[in-house]
Amino acid sequence: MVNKSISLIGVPTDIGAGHRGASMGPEALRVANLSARLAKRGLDVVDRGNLQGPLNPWLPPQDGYRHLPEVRAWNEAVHEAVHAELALGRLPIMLGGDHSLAIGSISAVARYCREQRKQLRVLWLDAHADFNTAEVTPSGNIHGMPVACLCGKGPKELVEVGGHVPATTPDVFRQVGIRSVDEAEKRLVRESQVSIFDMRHIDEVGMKRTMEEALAGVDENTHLHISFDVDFLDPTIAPGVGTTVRGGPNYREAQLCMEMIADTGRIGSIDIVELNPAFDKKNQTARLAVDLVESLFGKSTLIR
Ligand code: B3U
Ligand code: MN
Ligand code: MN
Repeated sequence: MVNKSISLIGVPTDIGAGHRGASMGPEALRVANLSARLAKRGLDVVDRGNLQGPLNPWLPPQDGYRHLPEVRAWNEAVHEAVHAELALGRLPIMLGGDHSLAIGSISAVARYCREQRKQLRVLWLDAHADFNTAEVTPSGNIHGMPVACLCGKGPKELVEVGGHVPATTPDVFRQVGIRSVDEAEKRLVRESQVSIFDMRHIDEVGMKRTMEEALAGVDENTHLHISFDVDFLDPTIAPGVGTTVRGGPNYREAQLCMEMIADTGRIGSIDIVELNPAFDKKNQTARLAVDLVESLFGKSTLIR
């Protein structure tokens, strides 16, 4: 049975991204009624408001990283907030914010799993592998690096968030929806042995088989963390992101993905990231994200 005590945590920052505007994501999700929609499903929802951190100084990269001290400051705050909610027995949902915040959230979830002797599984729903390092990044944007950082490949400032190095290991990740990986990043991903279910795989075997594979081995002792980058979705249904990549899951595929995750009953924490209202049309991407999160909590078209 999934935890019914939900804590929403706003992380209004675009510090790790190459476009401004993901800092408005938390408010867009609130305007799209996330809290009330989940409450309607019988969940006890508390909105903790927004975390605070440095403003975006909008500087060029330095030594391969843009805004490294600022990204670190945000992630320290995220780590503490997420760990505190888990320790209270609650299920934290990050309202992002760019994907660099996953360094703080997943390091906290991994710490909690070590304390509770739980098995961690991270479903990384994204168009991108987010496995760049300073040596190979085409942009210096840290939202392209969180998976590498969490696996110990990255600057000390980020690899040490939460105090356990590495925060976690590649074998916990299952990446779904991937269709844009930089050339040098591909080599790092292959070497790391992160499991990737890319769009080619989804096209070939379908979303159903893909999710069965991504969820294989999830058991009663598993804490499932969902890191949902909204650019996972096809841009025709989700234009409100800074880095759209065509050829993503359509509405039905995305719904099935979320419904199959819900069926496990093992969701323990969620990031909703990269929603960028500056690119959105009438908040439709935020509304779609809310719709899909409802499915993560059991909304289903099943009439059987
Ligand atoms: N891989 C590219 C682009 C990118 C990664 N994540 C997002 N964009 N959102 C990079 O800059 O690292
Ligand atoms: Mn991402
Ligand atoms: Mn992405």
